[in-house]
Amino acid sequence: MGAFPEWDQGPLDDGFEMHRHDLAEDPNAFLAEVGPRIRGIATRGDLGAGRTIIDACPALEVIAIYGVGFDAVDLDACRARGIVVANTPDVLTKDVADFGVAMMLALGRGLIGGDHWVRSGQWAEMGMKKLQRRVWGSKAGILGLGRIGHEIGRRLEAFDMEISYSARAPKDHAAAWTYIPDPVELAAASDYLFVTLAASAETRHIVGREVIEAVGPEGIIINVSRASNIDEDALIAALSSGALGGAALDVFEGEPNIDPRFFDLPNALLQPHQGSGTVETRKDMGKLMRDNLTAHFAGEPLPTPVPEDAA
Ligand code: 8YV
Repeated sequence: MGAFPEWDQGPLDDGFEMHRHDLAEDPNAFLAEVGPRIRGIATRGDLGAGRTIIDACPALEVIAIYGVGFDAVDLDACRARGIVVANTPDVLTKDVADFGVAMMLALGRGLIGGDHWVRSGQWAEMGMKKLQRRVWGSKAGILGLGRIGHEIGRRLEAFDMEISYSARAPKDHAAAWTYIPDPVELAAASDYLFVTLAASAETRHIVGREVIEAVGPEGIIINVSRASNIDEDALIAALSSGALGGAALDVFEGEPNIDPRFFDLPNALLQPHQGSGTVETRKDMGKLMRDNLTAHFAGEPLPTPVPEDAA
């Protein structure tokens, strides 16, 4: 389902008989022709494999995702057919955490605007740029304390931030942080709200108008998870009216063709879904994806299966 980088595509081509959905001129004709022979799917977190693809591949045994998110794979369809699914957890955790913190600093301290201020000559012409709010020592909320959320929290400790989090239950390894399970209450306790939830039907639009308004006019929302966790209409309305101070977003509905209203919002920092986008991590992700395929076809258990109870 790629495209994948050449260092992954090469070994895939060498190890498997590959059929490239991403290169097909007519994806439907492609599926009708090769679908019946497909036994495994290599896909990306953002592309997944929906019911149409799965139904078109009656001999399908395994789906290996190049990414930790499995929301774009129809897990119900897989379970019904006994198709096993693997993702690439852990290898990307720290990069995504770095990126979330980088977005907090970039938007919070006005780095992109500062760069423009210098390049455009405004610095020389007009002098000092508008001051920003302090980041260190402020309050951070982590909505969904999984692996990535926890790594973000560890980094924020170095900024002397007061950290709160939500999760299904309090976590022993986060004893120094405050557990606030209700998303609105968590948002109200946050200057920076990080959205780090694994997306599912249950979490869809969990960040809605109430949560957004609780973050407030001085607050910033940072999303490194999936767009579906946020109600984009409510987000755009709050960014336009000033009910929300800012949003730093690495994920969008319909990406890469995102809602054009974002382009006119100076208080939004827009990134092209690159949280895990370092050479080192992408190589690790590609290898783990191939290891899962190889293990399956060798009759071995998947190294990193998607959890059985995943929604
Ligand atoms: C990748 C991702 O950007 O891990 C995920 O769930 O969305 C990302 O790491 C994507 O899978 C690569 O296209």
